[in-house]
Amino acid sequence: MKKFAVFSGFLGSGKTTTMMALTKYFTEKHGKAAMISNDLGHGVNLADNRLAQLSGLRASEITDDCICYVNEQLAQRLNEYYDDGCVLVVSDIPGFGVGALEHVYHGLAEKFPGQFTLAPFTVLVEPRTVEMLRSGTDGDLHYLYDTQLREADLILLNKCDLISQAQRAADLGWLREHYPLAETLSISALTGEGMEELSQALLKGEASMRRPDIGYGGREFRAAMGKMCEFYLQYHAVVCCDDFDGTAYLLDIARKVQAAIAESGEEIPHLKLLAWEPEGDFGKVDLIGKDRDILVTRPFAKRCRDIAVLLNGSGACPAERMEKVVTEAVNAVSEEYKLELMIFKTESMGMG
Ligand SMILES: Nc1nc2c(ncn2[C@@H]2O[C@H](COP(=O)(O)OP(=O)(O)OP(=O)(O)O)[C@@H](O)[C@H]2O)c(=O)[nH]1
Ligand SMILES: [Mg+2]
Repeated sequence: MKKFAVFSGFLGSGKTTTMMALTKYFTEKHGKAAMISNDLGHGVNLADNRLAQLSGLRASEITDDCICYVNEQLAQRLNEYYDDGCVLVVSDIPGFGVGALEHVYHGLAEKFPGQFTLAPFTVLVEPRTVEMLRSGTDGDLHYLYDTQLREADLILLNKCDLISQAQRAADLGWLREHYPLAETLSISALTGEGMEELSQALLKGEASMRRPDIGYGGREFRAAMGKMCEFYLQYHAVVCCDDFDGTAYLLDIARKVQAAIAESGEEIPHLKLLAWEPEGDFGKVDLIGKDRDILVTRPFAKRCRDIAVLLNGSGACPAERMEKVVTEAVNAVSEEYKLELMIFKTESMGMG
């Protein structure tokens, strides 16, 4: 059996972390699995794919376009993995993306009839988003939060390590009441909780191939997408002295970006700050909102001299604003740490 599942869900909900945990778990327990990171940035080796590869997983990426619009490229990639013995392949779509149920599942079924077995269309949501949906405080991004969940055959309430059992039960109850056509599971990609249940749901379940009306391209869609932008910066840094702390450096950049975005009243749903050194040690910091704790997703194991840095993420603000805020933070913090920078690439684009 060769199964394929799309993992959707808002920025920072944990798609990449869950795909990584699942790929590892599934390969150990059930058979070869692989993951595809789908990103809109131009070029190769964006942060999610680089992270998965640094972590030693069977992983690749499709960049430049949403997999919604490159069905042929996706089909070819899937066939390569299946020819290599994979029994499960998962791919995300960009975190502000909707419409993949129609464009990817129906696209594959229509263009490649009978070739791919589609697992339940899977959507991640974190407790904080459920809380905002429940209280009606999700504002301009309501369309994206809600529509992603309406596409789901399988909803994964992720980050359950952060909430109590009572909160988990309340969130699951609310999700089941409001999105009754989906199966709902609670997991923690960080601790690995729920990976067997998720494996079984993907192995045994099937895509419903429902066609919910999600108002694709309509006013609400355009208003929400018009807020979003993508940013990408890659550079190499040479360190002046032996006691350079890569984790502290990434954290300081994230703090500066967070402070600037908080001051302007805009929002930055996810900025990934990933750096690695030639021997393979790497560190990652995640900024997942202007009023949330900055996460050290992985600290560097030791001090380093030369690092490659990749900052990649999404803002709910104009693209030029995001670019200005992040590059100013990088320049200021790099100066404090006396780093010599060689910038390879900067890119920002609005989604409107
Ligand atoms: N506590 C906790 N943190 C998690 C969990 N899953 C993911 N995270 C953290 O949440 C942050 C965002 O996770 P990602 O997997 O990068 O989120 P994503 O959905 O892929 O984000 P985009 O690529 O921007 O769409 C990272 O710092 C993760 O370590 C979880 O189960 N528990
Ligand atoms: Mg991701």
